[in-house]
Amino acid sequence: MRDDRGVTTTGTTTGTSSPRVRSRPELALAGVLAGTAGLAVSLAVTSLLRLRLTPANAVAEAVIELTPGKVALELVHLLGRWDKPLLLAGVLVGLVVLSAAAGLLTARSRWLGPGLFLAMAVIAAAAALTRPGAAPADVVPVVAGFVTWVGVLSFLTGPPQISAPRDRVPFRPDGAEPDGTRGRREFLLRAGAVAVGSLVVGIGGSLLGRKRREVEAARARLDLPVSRGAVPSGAQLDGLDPWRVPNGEFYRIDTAVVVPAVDVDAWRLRIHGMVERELTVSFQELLDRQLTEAWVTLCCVSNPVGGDLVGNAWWSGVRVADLLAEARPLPGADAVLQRSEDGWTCGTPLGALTDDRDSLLAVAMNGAPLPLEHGFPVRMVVPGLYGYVSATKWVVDLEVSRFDRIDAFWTQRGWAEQGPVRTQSRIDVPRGNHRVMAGEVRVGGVAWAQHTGIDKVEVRLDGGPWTEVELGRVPSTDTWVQWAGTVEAEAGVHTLAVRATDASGYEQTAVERDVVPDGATGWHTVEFTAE
Ligand SMILES: Nc1nc2c(c(=O)[nH]1)N[C@H]1C(S)=C(S)[C@@H](COP(=O)(O)O)O[C@H]1N2
Ligand SMILES: [Mo]
Repeated sequence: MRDDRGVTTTGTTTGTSSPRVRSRPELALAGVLAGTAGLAVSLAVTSLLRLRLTPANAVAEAVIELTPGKVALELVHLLGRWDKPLLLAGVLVGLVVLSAAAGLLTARSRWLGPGLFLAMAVIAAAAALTRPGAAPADVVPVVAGFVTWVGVLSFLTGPPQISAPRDRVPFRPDGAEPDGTRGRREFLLRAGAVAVGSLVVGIGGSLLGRKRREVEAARARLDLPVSRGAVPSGAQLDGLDPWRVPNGEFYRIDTAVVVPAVDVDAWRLRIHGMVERELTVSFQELLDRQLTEAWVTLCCVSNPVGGDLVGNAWWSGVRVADLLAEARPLPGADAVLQRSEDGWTCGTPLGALTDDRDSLLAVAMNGAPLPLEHGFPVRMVVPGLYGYVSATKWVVDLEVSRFDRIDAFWTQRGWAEQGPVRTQSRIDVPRGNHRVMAGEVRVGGVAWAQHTGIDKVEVRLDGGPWTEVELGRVPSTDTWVQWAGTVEAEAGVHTLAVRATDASGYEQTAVERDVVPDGATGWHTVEFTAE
């Protein structure tokens, strides 16, 4: 029922207890408070059960998975490392809006609000259960959240607990509705209690069982027999960004909404499939093998021309070729399906993992155990291949197979099966749209063609002749190389272009191609002003 003040009234009409009077803002607030209370409870239950994903995170991951490949990668480009926080924020905003709607719906029928919450819970449960490696326990936080939603909603929209008889309510000369006033005060008390309760449960629960903190602590205790790697002399040119990218600045790309927190003592790597002898190794058994260390530049296939989804680091780990040799791949195998703890997969050519290059199961990056974001405790690093077909973080499973039998995460979404890194070069100095002094202008940047090597880098000002620039020294063909030189620029606006030629003789094409399906091509150009 609605009375003439736009106030919703429901409940008993016997006259002995007060009617439930709730304004629309109150109903919406009741819904939102129920929504956030359920969220807090689900968070606490997730953390107590030490599950990886809260229901909200599971929904966000499912959204990533259901997003068409091209759109997902476009998002990665546009939003960089902010894509996941933004997505999660979107899910939370959706939750708040739907919860408010659930509150408002209770005015129509007492079943509609809980009904909407039920629909939301079903979606969250479906998202949780379709995560890779999901177990029945993963729906427990959803159920706990749903029960909270419905309980709090009825608590906030239901009749007052203690209803004073009408005749005990003092007469109000101003004609105010005594029941409405008392109902409002009681509502506000209840709402406050729910808000405080949610805060306590949410914060307390998430502090209690945080798996991530334990894994960070275990990581800090690790003392790996690795070196920090000295930057080779001549690799770092003056005035350019660090040739070795520090771990905290290394680009990050993955589909994990919550970084997997892998217990290093429980970690196992299984090598199986088309092999003579299946193999399972623990972290210690991995370390017991000979460690190899190497400089390798990683690059993302979705790095646009001139982009920064590329980085160089000193990696320490065990050569995959040695482990695969122990497993003895069967004839006919040409691929390895790699799987991560969080269910991400990629298909890597068996040859790239067994030839003489330093394809590593890396345990350390720049001398420190892998940061959690970069795959702790073990990730794959393969010189010469884009990350999406090789660089599995939190790797737990290598299945030797054939390309015609496997289907990996990004190849299912329209990306190429094979992903050799394309030869590229980038201008870092001057930055685009910067102002410099007219005359001799210093220019510089990086170029890469991992596992092939860079032979020559040339720059061109305003469409003039190409001129060769100086190259930094590199320890192998597996890293990027810094380049630097000067150009003569009079006062005015200029366009600088760069192109590299790799050791196979291939000169970078001017043809501009999008990152989809197997990496961008084209020359990087920047505009700058000399004055
Ligand atoms: N488990 C897992 N590993 C992954 C990915 C992922 O989504 N999940 N993304 C890959 C991609 S596309 C790239 S480019 C590299 C990036 O590694 P980084 O984040 O350490 O720079 O990781 C690869 N390994
Ligand atoms: Mo990538």
